[in-house]
Amino acid sequence: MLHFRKLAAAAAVVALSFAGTAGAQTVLRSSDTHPDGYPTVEAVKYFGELIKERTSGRYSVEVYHSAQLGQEADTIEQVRTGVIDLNRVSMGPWNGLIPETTIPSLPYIFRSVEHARKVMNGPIGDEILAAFEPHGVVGLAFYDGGARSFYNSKKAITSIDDLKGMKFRVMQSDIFVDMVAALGASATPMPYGEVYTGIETGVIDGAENNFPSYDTAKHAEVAKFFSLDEHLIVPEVLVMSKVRWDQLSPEDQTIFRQAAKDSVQKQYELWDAQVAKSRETVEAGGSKINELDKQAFIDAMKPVYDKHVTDPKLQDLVKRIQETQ
Ligand code: GTR
Repeated sequence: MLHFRKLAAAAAVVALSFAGTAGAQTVLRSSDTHPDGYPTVEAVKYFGELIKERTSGRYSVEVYHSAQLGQEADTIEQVRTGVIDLNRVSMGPWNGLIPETTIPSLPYIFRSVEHARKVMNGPIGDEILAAFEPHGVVGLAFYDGGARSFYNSKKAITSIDDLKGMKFRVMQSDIFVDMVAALGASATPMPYGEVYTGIETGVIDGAENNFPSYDTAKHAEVAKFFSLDEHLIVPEVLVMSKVRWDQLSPEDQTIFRQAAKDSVQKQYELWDAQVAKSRETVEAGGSKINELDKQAFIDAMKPVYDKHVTDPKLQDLVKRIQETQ
């Protein structure tokens, strides 16, 4: 009898510590369209290390890179419904859902990458992050997505006239469709993962993106002309499913928010290095990069602003961004 009791007690201790460990370790699933090693992927891994350390191992993050969980539009639905816990995506695909996200997605809204970092990593950025919450996700941080320019398989773009009649892939947002139309070209929204084949088969003449995407998605292989018009500086965003967020204690929520903010500087450093490396790589691979006079491009964007910035709240946001020094 005594022996049995001892055994039962020992079993209970084992069960408790098992339950303790199992309950204590939650691995959060995070999605990213980019390959392993890309600055956004590495920044989210770093965020994961920070929360692991700060929650004494109760939470960690596994990044499913290379669109393993789907293309961005699909993963946005998954994170909103709690199928995945975290997601790092561009601001573009949120435009139809969250009006505030349209503003940092406007062409030439930022004067430079530095201007964008200042705005998005300050009070205006926090205000835009808060706008995600009624839509099933908690906005945690903005990362840098650099400046996007047009690239194509046909010719160097040196002025707006060169764009006439050409066909470019854009992210799924009306702003980008209207932006391309305002330049006299036509836009085809399609998922990122289909761009390479689209250019290769001639369904589109080209696309627009930053150097790291142009390089790592191998678009440079099929579109050799990269013209530095830098029409967009669209921030990247890290969001967490509201379903999962609501299960966190207030203390853990603070840890998560802070860790996300702390991963921003890391992403900037990785980003700057990647932009330089990717530019070198594509040039070595035979890409022709040309500068151009941006003023005519900037002037051509007036109808896009007129159409998309009609709400006084959004007009005020534009004004405050422009006033940020
Ligand atoms: C990249 C961005 C991705 C994705 C992609 C695209 O620059 O990092 O999140 O939005 O562009 O054009 O679809």
